[in-house]
Amino acid sequence: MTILASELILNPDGSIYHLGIKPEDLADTVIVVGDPGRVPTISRHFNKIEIKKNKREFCTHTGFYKSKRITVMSTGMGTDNIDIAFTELDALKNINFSTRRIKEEQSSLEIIRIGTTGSLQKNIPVDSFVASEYGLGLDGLMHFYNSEHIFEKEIADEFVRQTGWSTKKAYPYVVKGDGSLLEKFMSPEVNKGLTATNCGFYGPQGRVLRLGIPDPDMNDKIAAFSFQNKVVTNFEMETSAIYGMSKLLGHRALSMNAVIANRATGNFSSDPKKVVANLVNYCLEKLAS
Ligand code: R1P
Repeated sequence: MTILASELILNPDGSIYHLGIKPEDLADTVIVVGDPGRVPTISRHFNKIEIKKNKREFCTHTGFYKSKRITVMSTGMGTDNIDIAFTELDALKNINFSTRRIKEEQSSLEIIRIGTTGSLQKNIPVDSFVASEYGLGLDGLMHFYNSEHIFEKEIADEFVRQTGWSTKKAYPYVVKGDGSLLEKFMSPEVNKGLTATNCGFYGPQGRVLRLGIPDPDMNDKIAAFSFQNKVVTNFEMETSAIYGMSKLLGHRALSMNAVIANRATGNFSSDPKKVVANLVNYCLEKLAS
């Protein structure tokens, strides 16, 4: 079936609508970050940069780290951007732009998120790392796709029960990250975790400046939740969607988090750039190994 021009939108130069890159610009290994400013701090480690492109919040550099071809791309903040970024990354790989048809042979990307996060547990301090074994989606994005079969329903149902999650909010969903990438990226210095993702930074993550929230104890309830020795380790804004979209589309994804805030103690890192730089070095070495 041919995909219509209104559904798969291509720019006059043949690049895909929002990302502004062409199929040949994309490596099979992709590092995604929220902040466009983080892209050059990663690609500066490359020994050769082939392309640098920018469109909206999507800044893309492709090059080589040691002998590995890697694309590093910013997505901006939030699961709504992940919907766009991951659909278009997959289209670049698995749809023939000339015929507008899905390729007969599907291929898979290896995707690492390098992002910042707030820990929800006192014993996961600022300046540490969390590798997300699971993404816990409070954002609702994956309910817009046929995705029930990829959900870890038992964990989500128990989360709803233990926290008394409001029915006015999207039903939580849980998706597992890629097991082989998790194994490769784990080490004694990395905490393995269940990462909660929500659709905003303030109210949706229980932060109160001037606006009240309906459940001021929400973060305490999330932090107290436990299921088969798993607790919610941290809060951020992309992991659940990265895991959901990747799993549905057949890509392998892992979310690596630099803890810059501890929401349980109220601490914030004295040098957040340093912990992110440390995580970038850690991930590049793991990717190249
Ligand atoms: C909020 O400050 C942003 O930081 C975190 C959140 O997920 C959100 O995108 O990740 P990044 O540092 O990758 O943007």
